[in-house]
Formats: sequence, structure tokens, C-alpha cells
Amino acid sequence: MLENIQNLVVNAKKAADVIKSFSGRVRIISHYDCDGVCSAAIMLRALVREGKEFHLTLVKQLSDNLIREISHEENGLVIFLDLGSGQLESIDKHLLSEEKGSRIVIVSDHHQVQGEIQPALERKIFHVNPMLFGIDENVAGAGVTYLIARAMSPVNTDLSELGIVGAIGDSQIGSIGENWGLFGLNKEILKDAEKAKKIKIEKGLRIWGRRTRPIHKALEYSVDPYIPGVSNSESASVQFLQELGIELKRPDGTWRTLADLSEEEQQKLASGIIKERIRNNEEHPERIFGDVYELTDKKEELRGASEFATILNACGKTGAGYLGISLCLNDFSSLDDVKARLESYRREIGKGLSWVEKNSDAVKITENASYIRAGAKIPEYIISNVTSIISKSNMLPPKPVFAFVDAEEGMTKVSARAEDSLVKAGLDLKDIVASAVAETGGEGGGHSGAAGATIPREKEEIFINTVERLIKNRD
Ligand SMILES: [Mn+2]
Repeated sequence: MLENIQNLVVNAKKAADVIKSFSGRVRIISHYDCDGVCSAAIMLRALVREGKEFHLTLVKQLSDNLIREISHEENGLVIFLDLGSGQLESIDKHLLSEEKGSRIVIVSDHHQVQGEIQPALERKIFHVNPMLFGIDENVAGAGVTYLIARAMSPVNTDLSELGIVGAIGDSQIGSIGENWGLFGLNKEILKDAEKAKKIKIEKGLRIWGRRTRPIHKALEYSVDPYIPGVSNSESASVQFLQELGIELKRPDGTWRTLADLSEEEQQKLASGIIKERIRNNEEHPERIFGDVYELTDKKEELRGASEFATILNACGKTGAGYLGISLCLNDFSSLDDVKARLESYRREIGKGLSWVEKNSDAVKITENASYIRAGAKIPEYIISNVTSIISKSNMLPPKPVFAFVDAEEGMTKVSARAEDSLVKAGLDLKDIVASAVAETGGEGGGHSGAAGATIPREKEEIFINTVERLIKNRD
């Protein structure tokens, strides 16, 4: 493992040297989600520190068309962040082939590698991806980009916190036994962030809105951990806290937050939540504690790393990734705009969840998996969030969840999620989705617990049948 990481770091150093010695405007294409926004912010700051110019575009996905467009631009160095590894053939064909002159391409990504570069063109591409070295989990696109930035200059270790936020945005808070926290390469990056005094680690209840929401609101909106009978209901949350004897307000009448609770109150609340979870047969009732990461250089309401990751997803996915990047780089002038976006984003996710709850006829549950056919009822840009939340809640049986929604141009976006316990038992959604896509056409990829695809809409049934067969016949 250590050797693999060293190889990855050597690879990152090569890419860093290419960037440093390049003169001219750097063309950057990054993914529009939290991880992509963090990746872009890291690269921008590193480039500015080198006195370089850049032109950045954030995109939902890297299509053949986009790659072709970039090939028509005057650019000597193209950097792909949090995407690109799945489009090597297209990059080879449109950006590297001989008549394109001396263009160099850097791919900094953590997604599955697809396609190949012709050996003759290999010297023109620097592909930094942990998967090439057998590291297939626990580092995000932002972490990989951070390794490049760190290799450019040690000054850039102050960007390590963004590597962590990207990982959190990509749902990489994993577990080590009872102890929740980031591990693997993420843990290394976390050490840099602690050393640079950018992140403080505390232990606490892993509930969203620790510093930003009234306690009863935080419980009402909590989906991971899910609190049966309390999540989704304001009055039930208030009653739950009152029964535990926890004051909702401060002496001055303002709402208390989870961060205000005394040690003893935290214990009381925790055992109350665990009891509810046991009573409702939640799989790991005790998994409500974890490392809570505080971003020390952000404004008070942006300090919770999970909350910050959600904010960046909200900005990026609603077409305002530039606002997310400013926040990453500590420009808080657009905070009001950001808050409004966050609220509407969360509202959309909430609407998506209640649509699934109310439309059980759109959910097909088989022995092997659950399938949600939402058509145009849930927007494409939040379906991965909705699917993640559903797979972590007890809304559906403990099986992999596949959600289908309409995408552009007659295509269907598929989002697949499986809980940790299923992944540990050997389920690999990345493989399943890849095989299903081989049957339906389209494209797909991801990780063992979270994968996605875009397929022709008329092939949904074929996709489902293939998944059924694959899960059933799994050893
Ligand atoms: Mn990513």
C-alpha cells in the first residue's frame, strides 16, 4: 500500500513539473460537484501562486463533444480534474493525435479508467489516478489534485483542507470499526490539514447542522444517521428532546445548536437516539458518533466540513460553481446568495425524498435490489443525493438502490448506492453498472458503494434485468 502511494506521489510530481514549466494560459475542465469545485479551487490557487493564467469550465460530465470543442481552442496545456480517466480514447483521438501539435494533457482523477492512449502518444499525457496503482477507494479527485499542488510547492499544503472537503462531498467518510472517520490516503491528507492548522478534529454526533441549525431542526433533517420517528418531523423532534430533558433555547431565547450541548447532554441525546434506532432495527444503531471536522479558516456558518461540502454541491450543481470556488478561497462576499441556493437545493432534495415516499408504485423491490423509476419527477442534478439518503435511511429494505430519472436527449440517468455492509460482503456496484451498461449502451462508472450511468431511456428494463441477473448470480 505504502509503495502504491509513493508511486502515485511520483506521478503527481511529474504532472506538477509539467505545469510549472509551462508558459501560456492553462485550460482547466473540472466536474461541477463538490469534489470538482474543490479540485478546481486547489488548482487555481496553485496556478496563481506560480503566476500563471488559466481558463476554467465546470461541467456535469465530460462528453465527446466537449473534448472536440476543446481541441479547437488554442491551448498548450489542458488539465482535467475529477474527470477524464473514463474518456481516454476520446482524449487520445481529439486532443493528442499528432496533427494537434505539442499539446500536453494532464488528467487528475479518481474514477475508473476506461480506454487507452496509443503508446506513441503516451509522452503527451500525464495521468494521475490512484486506480492506476491499485488504490481504488479513500481518495477523491480533490485529494489527487492536492497531491499535484503539494508537489508544485510546499506552500500549497494550506490547500489540504479542500482535499478533505472533496472527499466528504464524495461520501468518503468511511468507518474503522466503531470509529468513524476518513482513512487511507485521505487520512494522510488530513494530517497535512491538521499540521497546517486548517482542520480541527473533534468527536461528536455526526449530525448535519452542528453549528448552524437549532437542535430540533438538526434532528428533524437528519438522514444519516436516520432517527426513526424523529427524522422528518419537527414536532416529534421537539417532543423527543423535551422527553430527554434537553433545553431547546439558550437563556437569551435564541435556539441552541448541537455544538452548545454539554458532555452530559450529548450522552443523553446519543443514548436516546441509539435507543430509537435499536427499537426500529436499524442495522448499526450505535453508528452515530464520529470524527467531526472543523474548517478553522472559514466563517462560523461554514466551519462544519460536511455542511461546507453540501454548500459546494449546491453551488456547483445549480450552475454557480464559481461561488463555491470563492468560498473555498475564503472570499465570503457572496454568502447570502450561497445561502439562498443551499436552501433551494435542500428543498429540492426533500421534495425528491417525499416523492419517493408517496409514490410506492414507482418503486419496485425484488429479492436483489430496489428500483426507483422517477422519470421527470426528480431532477437529474439531485438524484445521486436522493439515492444516497434513501440507501442510508430505512425507507427501503437493506439492498442496493438503483434510481432512474430523465436526463437530456432521450437518456436516463441511473444512480446506484449500496450501504457499507453490502460492499463489505463483496457487492461491487462499479462492476455491476459497467456490465449493465455494456448491455444497454451509454456510459457509466463509479465506486463499489456508489456508481452511476447514463443510458438510452428505452433500455431501462434491460438495465434492470441485467442487474437482477448479476446480483443473483454473484458468488
Ligand atoms: Mn469525485
